Amino acid sequence: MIKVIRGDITSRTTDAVVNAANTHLLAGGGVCGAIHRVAGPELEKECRAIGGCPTGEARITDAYALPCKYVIHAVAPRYWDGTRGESELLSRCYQSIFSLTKKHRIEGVSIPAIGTGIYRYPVKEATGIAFDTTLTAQKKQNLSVEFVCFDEDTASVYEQTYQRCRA
Ligand code: AR6
Repeated sequence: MIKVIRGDITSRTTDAVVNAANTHLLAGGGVCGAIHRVAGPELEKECRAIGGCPTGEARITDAYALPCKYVIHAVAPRYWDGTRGESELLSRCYQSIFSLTKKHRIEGVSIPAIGTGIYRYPVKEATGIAFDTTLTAQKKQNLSVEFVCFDEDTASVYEQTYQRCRA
């Protein structure tokens, strides 16, 4: 199942929420700042111990004070002009998320619009990659995915893509 909702990912009670992280896995701005604020300082402590994550990969931690079980920290590429392997890296980022959901037998995951904020990935292209990789993963594992959009414009792009996938 795929669902598109508008809201704050830090209040989701699915098994895992995805964080749009940086390669240092440290608290930053955007959704990352919000997740670290609500989870509490123990989250950054665990992230520091992991020691970073390359672009296009993901790492999993406990969720501490968040109402879910796990946080999956995924590092999207910074978007330049689309010629620097950005789409490949963003696809790998989603694939890494789904390898972790499979490995940890996670049945429900909430995912924000990774890469489309501070890293400036164009929302329409990023949404296409999010849906393509999700549909591929769902053929191989029992996984419900909810895309959590913070703003109305992003939610509307996700909704349109969702309707196209169902057509
Ligand atoms: N719930 C759901 N979505 C949110 C929330 C929230 N609470 N807050 C923001 N968003 P961004 P990126 C949306 O910038 O582009 C950080 O500093 C936001 O509106 O969080 O991958 C990291 O440490 C946008 O649609 O992630 C990295 O350095 C989406 O989440 C860098 O930013 C992603 O925006 C990562 O940049």
